Amino acid sequence: MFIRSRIIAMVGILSSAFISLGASSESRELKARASTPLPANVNIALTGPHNRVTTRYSASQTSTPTTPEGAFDGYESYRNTKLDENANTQVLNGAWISGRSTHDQWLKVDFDRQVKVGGFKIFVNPAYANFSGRGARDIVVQGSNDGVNFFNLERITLAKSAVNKVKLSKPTYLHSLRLWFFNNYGGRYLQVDELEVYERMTFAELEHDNVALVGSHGLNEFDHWSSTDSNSSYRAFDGYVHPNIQINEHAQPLNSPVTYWAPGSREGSLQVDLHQSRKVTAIRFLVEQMAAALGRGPRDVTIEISNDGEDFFEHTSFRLDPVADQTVPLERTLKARFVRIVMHATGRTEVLRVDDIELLQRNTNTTMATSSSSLGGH
Ligand SMILES: [Ca+2]
Ligand SMILES: [Ca+2]
Repeated sequence: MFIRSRIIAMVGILSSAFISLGASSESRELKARASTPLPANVNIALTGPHNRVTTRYSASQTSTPTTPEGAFDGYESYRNTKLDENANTQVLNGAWISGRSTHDQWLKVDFDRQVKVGGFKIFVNPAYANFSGRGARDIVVQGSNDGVNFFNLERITLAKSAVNKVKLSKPTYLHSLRLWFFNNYGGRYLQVDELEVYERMTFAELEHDNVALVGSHGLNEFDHWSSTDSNSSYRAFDGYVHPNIQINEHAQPLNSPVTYWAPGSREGSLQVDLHQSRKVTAIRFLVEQMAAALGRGPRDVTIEISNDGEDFFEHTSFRLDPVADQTVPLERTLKARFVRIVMHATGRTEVLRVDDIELLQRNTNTTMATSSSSLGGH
């Protein structure tokens, strides 16, 4: 049997918090309509009461003091960084580490019912992924409906990266998901900090890179301005959403407890110098959940562009919904060095606030290797 395999390794964006910023209202709604498909980018394997399915976790071998459950608790190991806003308590050090061998190991999640799986994200603490080579390399994605007989879904080679995002060629219904790890990148241990499982994954998660992020693409906090003050505007591009939820893998450590920008009025504009002409295909807006519900997020948005930083031209305008996280694909790709985002708050009385904005460029670093390999049938 031939298994198509794909790898989508993203060096560009990490955003597990992204998925769940609007999740609690969604949870209530979904409880009422249990048969409704889950929205995109909701991690169905997360431990604890936010989960709509009950889960059990197991692995081939485990090094103490880690546990298989540590790979599903919503935390990155050691740094105690939340990968998922809905995360509950960190389980031990927040990771699973295999025992004696780094070859032919597996990690499994059992759901209490049949779920649809369309993709997953697998995280390793960046230091252990890059320097220690602990991340998995060649894997097979397997499913089961009786917990005994497993069928192979795809064979994949993961990148040596802190995060790999994999979208299955075909979403599959299963009771158990098992990742079989043939090997790793040479480290003494095989480590998984987090395995997030999705029914659906969106394109922005998979293929785009934020070219406006402070600390990336040669940009620093002086490359971002605003209509009111220039000291805090970079906070809308620092890769964090209040309260200190990291949404981008390449975000620099925070040096301020405030990670949003608010001009103190109902309207305002932000401007970025991208240092070179960039092609932006989508723009993502993030607002802290409560602020979004209050109508503090942007509603009417105009995008202006310039190549000299002086003469700006309107590129497009659109209206946003009062939600915590939304990505707007641009009908026409924006190509410019300077981008200005002019915004008006949603609410009539509330002042504007933006937690983070991402200017998304199709990621040229994305590895999408397609190959076929025989797994010798089921
Ligand atoms: Ca974890
Ligand atoms: Ca921010």
